[in-house]
This record gives sequence, structure tokens and C-alpha cells, in this order.
Amino acid sequence: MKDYSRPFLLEFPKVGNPSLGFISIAEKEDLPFVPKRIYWTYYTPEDVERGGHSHFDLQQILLAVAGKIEVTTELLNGEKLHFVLDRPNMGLFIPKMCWRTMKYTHNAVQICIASNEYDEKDYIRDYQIFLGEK
Ligand code: T46
Repeated sequence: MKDYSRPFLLEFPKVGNPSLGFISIAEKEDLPFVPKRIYWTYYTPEDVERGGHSHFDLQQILLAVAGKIEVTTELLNGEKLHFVLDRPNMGLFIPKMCWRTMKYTHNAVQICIASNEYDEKDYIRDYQIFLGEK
């Protein structure tokens, strides 16, 4: 059984060929949760690091549908991972209670498939609070 307490890469089908182009599809049975929100970020300057937070309850799948995103994740058990998203059919599952930071190439377009509606109270934006040191 899949472990949904850790980040992992998810490969979505890539249908097509170079002369026609491609389509990728996320069917609900391939997703670890039922999406309630989708948002996207783009034109992030290369010297900006986004993220720097965790969520109490939110689970997400991040995709770089264009460009490249480097994601670092940290779990409360201290496990730190680094992921490079540079294929439009490759997603990164991020579990609840997972600190993350993201760096983008300027042409990167990030799509986030999220398990819940936006709720600022679900964010932990202070790293010491995330670690339980405050
Ligand atoms: C995450 C990473 C991957 C809203 O008003 N509604 C929304 O649905 C979202 C996502 C954001 N906002 C507002 C809140 C902030 O004033 O947009 C502003 C930027 O949000 P944030 O600072 O959270 O942006 P990122 O890029 O650091 O983080 C976002 C998501 O918020 C977050 O859940 O995990 O992308």
C-alpha cells in the first residue's frame, strides 16, 4: 500500500507523439485525494524562493507543466528530500505536515492540485513552530 505520509513522484500518462504533441491526464483513480482546488504560479523570478511553509492538513500534487521547479521537502522525522520537476507529466505528491521550498526557472509554470479549499489557518509559516520548538 502506498505511503501517503512521505513525498513521492507520480507519473501521469503521456499520450501522443512528437509530430502531434502530447496530452497528459489525471484520472481520479490515479490521484491520492479528491481535488478541491487547482491553482498555478508563473513568472517567478529565478532569485525568489517560494514556499517556506507547511500545511496542517492540505495534501498537494505539484507539476511543472513548463520549465523546471526544484522542490525541497522536510518531514517532522527530519527526512529531507530534493526533487526536480522538469517533465509536464511528472507530479510531486506533498503530504500534510511537510515543510517545502521551491525555486523556479523563469519560464516555469507550476500547477498545484490541492485536496482542500484555501485556508490561511492551515498554513504553518514559522519553521520553529513546524519543528515544535516554539
Ligand atoms: C503551497 C505552494 C506549493 C490565495 O488567496 N488563495 C490560494 O488558493 C493560494 C494558493 C494563495 N492565496 C494567496 C495567499 C498569499 O497572499 O496568494 C498569496 C501567495 O500564496 P503563498 O504565499 O502561499 O504562495 P506560495 O507559492 O509560497 O505557496 C503556494 C501555496 O499557497 C501553498 O499551499 O504549498 O504554493
